[in-house]
Amino acid sequence: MNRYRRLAANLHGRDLAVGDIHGCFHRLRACLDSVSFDPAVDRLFSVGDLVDRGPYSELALEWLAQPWFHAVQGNHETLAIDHLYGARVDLDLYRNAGGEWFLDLPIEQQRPFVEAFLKLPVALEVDTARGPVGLLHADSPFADWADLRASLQRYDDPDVREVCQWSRRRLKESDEQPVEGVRALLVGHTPVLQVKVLGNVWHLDTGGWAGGHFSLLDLADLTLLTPTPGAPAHPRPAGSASPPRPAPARAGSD
Ligand SMILES: [Mn+2]
Repeated sequence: MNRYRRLAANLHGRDLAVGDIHGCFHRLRACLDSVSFDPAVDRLFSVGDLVDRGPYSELALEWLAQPWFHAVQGNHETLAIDHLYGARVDLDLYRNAGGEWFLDLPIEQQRPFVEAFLKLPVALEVDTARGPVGLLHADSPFADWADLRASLQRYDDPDVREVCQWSRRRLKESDEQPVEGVRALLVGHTPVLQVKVLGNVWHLDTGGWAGGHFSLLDLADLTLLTPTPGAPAHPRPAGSASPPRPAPARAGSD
């Protein structure tokens, strides 16, 4: 199993990243179309959680087979792997988290998903002209990317994997400590209303699979291509005050 993967820079097109997809490949497709994503030269990077909750989880296999699509393993991919391999999974929790489509598949149809999910690294490093960008699902257990890389290459430490795929600590604590050794670390897992940057850690899950929107980040200059102009395209620096809101036109209309 390749828990860590490094990809060379894209010399021919754009590299974009997106937060959790959760079976909403149709909405993601529309979002990619809106920025004229070109699969011949562009690449799309996913921070994991391709499946569960949304209506088209089955499409994950098709997307993962595309040469322009690269993903890390989210906790939802791990739930599927653990379930098939008989590890302890709280089935009520899994079902409530949107896993019913998978749980209800015959085992021979579960297997290709698990085989594809097992190929996904826990952490991915993508070279860009301005330095490497890291991706993982939830958070880095190390303050230095090199330590995470060394750990994942050496041994599949369950405690390391747990933080990489499940932790919400950084957002909860508004921890702005950067992860050294990468230009930016891109994560998902915890939905945010707008992309939130803490230190150099970008939280990209803006709920495109729920009532929110997909945020597409261009790795070259770390700018958001979506939401499109008119919507707030750039996250405010963490800790800054919110801009004043316009007063409601009349009482009760806010
Ligand atoms: Mn998740």
